[in-house]
Amino acid sequence: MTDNSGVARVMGIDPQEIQEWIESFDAVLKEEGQEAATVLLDRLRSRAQKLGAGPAFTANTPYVNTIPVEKQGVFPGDQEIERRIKSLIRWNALAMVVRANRVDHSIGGHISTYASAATLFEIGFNHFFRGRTDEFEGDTVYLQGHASPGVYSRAFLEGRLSAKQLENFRRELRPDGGLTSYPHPWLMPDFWEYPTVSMGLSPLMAIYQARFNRYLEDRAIKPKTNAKVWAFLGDGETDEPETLGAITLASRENLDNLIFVINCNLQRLDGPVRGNGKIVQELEAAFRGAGWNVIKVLWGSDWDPLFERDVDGLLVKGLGEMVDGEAQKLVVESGAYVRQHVFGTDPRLLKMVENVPDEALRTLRVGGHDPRKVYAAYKSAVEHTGSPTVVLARTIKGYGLGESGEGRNITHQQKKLNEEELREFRSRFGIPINDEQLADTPFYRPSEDSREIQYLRARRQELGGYVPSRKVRSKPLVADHDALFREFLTGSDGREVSTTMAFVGMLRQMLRDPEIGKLVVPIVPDEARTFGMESLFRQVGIYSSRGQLYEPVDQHTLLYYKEAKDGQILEEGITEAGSMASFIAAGSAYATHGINTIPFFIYYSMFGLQRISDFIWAAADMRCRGFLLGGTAGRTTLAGEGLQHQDGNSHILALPIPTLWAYDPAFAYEIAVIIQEGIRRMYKDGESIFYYITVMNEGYAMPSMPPGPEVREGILKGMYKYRLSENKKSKLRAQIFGSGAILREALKAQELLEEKYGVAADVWSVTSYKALYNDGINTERWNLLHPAEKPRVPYVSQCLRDAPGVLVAATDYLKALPNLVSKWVPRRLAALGTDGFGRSDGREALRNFFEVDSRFITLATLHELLQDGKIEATVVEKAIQDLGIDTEKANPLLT
Ligand SMILES: Cc1ncc(C[n+]2csc(CCOP(=O)(O)OP(=O)(O)O)c2C)c(N)n1
Ligand SMILES: [Mg+2]
Repeated sequence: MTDNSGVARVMGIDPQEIQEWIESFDAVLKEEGQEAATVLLDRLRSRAQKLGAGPAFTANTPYVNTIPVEKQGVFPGDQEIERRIKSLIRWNALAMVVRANRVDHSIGGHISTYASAATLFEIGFNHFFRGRTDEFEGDTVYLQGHASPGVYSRAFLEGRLSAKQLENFRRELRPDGGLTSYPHPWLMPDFWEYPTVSMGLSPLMAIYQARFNRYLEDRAIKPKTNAKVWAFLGDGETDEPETLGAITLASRENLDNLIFVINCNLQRLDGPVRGNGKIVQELEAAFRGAGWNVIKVLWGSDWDPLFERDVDGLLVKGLGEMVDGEAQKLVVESGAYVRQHVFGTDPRLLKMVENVPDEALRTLRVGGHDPRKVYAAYKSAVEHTGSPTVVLARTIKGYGLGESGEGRNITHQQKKLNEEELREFRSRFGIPINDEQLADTPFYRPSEDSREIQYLRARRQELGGYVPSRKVRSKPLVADHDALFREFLTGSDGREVSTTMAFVGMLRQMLRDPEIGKLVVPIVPDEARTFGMESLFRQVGIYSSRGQLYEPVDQHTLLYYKEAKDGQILEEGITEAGSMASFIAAGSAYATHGINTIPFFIYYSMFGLQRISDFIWAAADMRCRGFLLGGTAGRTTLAGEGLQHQDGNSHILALPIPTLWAYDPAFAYEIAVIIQEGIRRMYKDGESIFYYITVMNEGYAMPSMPPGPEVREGILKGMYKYRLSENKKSKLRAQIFGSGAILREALKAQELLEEKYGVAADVWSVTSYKALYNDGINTERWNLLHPAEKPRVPYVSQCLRDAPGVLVAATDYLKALPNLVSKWVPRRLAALGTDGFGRSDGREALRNFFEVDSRFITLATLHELLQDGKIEATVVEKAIQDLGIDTEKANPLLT
């Protein structure tokens, strides 16, 4: 369909000759088949290349539908009834938003995204998306978040949501309940499965979900199925780097279980996605270049006869050259405008449409609104093997909203329609609501025995039930795993180990466990060696869908780089976002697959909550379970790495995520207690929480766990007494809180204070300021609401009730962390922390620089005693001298 005659004329080639070549090719295709034709083209291309006449690389195909009319096949549905269902869904979706905004202008909502996506969704719901049944795991469907009114509206017709719920769209706090704005499993745990509304997250999550499904199959944890992962995206959404960031992984892994559908309405929120370019062509090039199967659905059936008549390829050429800004204009313009701007460029084109009336030209449908075209594309996508597929579907934003929004730049935020506009919409889609009722904009659901409802139900029944729908299918674990963790409670016999090494030891044990061994999913973004995990390469192998096609360079060594088809480690390469997406797939498998996989994602702590916090937020929304391990943590504990790497932030960044429990343990036994409890809470008790544990690389002898049941409880609740002073008689008393590697500085300070200044200090290990803080605010809230009852006491206050002396806290994170609990401690709390940019240096220099070492803890304690009038300023001054503290040193926060 290219412009042969045009090219021929320009290049001086005899058009007759071109025609002969084409006919020869057609003959091969007809007689020998498609494969032979492809071979022929390949051979010609190689030949041309060899002779130095290689054709220029072209990533694009012409601006037409990928599936030719003759290959479209038959549409198996009842098109008329499906159209009526879709119209009703459109109406109710619109009514939801319009009604919600009548009650409260500030409520918001979106009409135009679903208006553009309706056919794309409906073809999926009626023909493709398979529900989860006992026999079949079902498809995974990520739906464009802003199109949620359409999804609710369908569920209303399905009888799954009531008119009352629709009425309360975006008013979840109504006494009789409501519907959340976007897909949030946290808020509607029986309905939504996948949060999609932070743009760019769902495409990346979908890729890793499809890959994780394969991982489970290759490891024989679930049976092989042909379940698909569908992700519906906006074209504007593709500007998010995460959207396209992992598409080569999908093709590299041959993920033919993955289908992207990109709703190319050419618009985003403010205006055109590519006013001066062509988003469909741009995406086609990117996806084809990455090795995807690309199916363009640009033109509806109305256009078929026009292309048929376009023997010179002039129409295709013209459409291919038209920028998107102009294509968008055609939507809002008249038929005469379309005639002039699409066909007016050449008399031959004008002739093609001379018998087509203006009105017909104005309403020529684009491909994404044509059920037959969309069906053909999806069918081809699900049948395609060997690579993932992307369907690029051209749609119109605000389709059906007419003058009030269709194709207009304001359409994204359109949520009010006047009566005239509602009447037009109602009439256009044939909704059985009369003019008098329009002002009220009522929801409409045909009777249960109507053909529409019967059809819709029958389709879903045939496809295995309703989508979306979330159900937890996994069975709780049974063992208590005491034996697994026991060895870590008794210390390291003086051997210097880091908490990272201790964690890796536990991981190794867990991998051997009969109950959880197979369920553990270690995830690393190219840092396994940093964390001393290379021994696991050999123990459980690195997952590779292809096994190992080469002899590894280190095969002669014990710990060689072993890749295997049933390998257990997800070695993701340098992608924290991708690794997190794997964590999300593994952490939600208890619902998606009914399998209790337990992800342990270990990474450079600075590149976690700081870099990919939005994914972690989405994981929480999705009710994910599992463990995030921030490795090489601590601003002064990670020596040498400097400003970008040294993490003093992540425990603050962990605060806002409600279901994330964050711990900064100092010793192996603390980690053992936390992990064992985490497994119990998440996988036995079924709590939808997850854990963040920082682990460090500073080696020291691990002590054994002090006796007493309060220790275990304290570790989990956030603090416990680690070492008390034996000098009970001293008048000078202090309580020192240490966490993580800084706990050892607190212990050194304890000795210094005792020996040199006669201060008896007790040292606490504070494992989680977040846990203490949450307990504090929960307790306060309870007291606020129960004024007549005996006030409850926050755990941190209980701990310190009888603890004498001044209070000093030292952390490797911001001072704000200990300050979180300062209001619940009995006296003033002095906080030492690592606010400021990191530096490249050794631990000793760093702890001096950030003022968190034993000397500064000693100084802070003495200073607090001075404040209390227990000692003289001269004592503190002398201590400054003795401790070698430079009072004029740089302020780490400001330098
Ligand atoms: C990360 C992120 N940034 C911004 C937004 C706000 N936002 C919501 S929808 C939208 C435009 C969407 O355009 P597109 O992806 O083309 O979808 P369409 O509605 O056109 O189908 C924007 C900017 C968001 N939801 N997520
Ligand atoms: Mg768009």
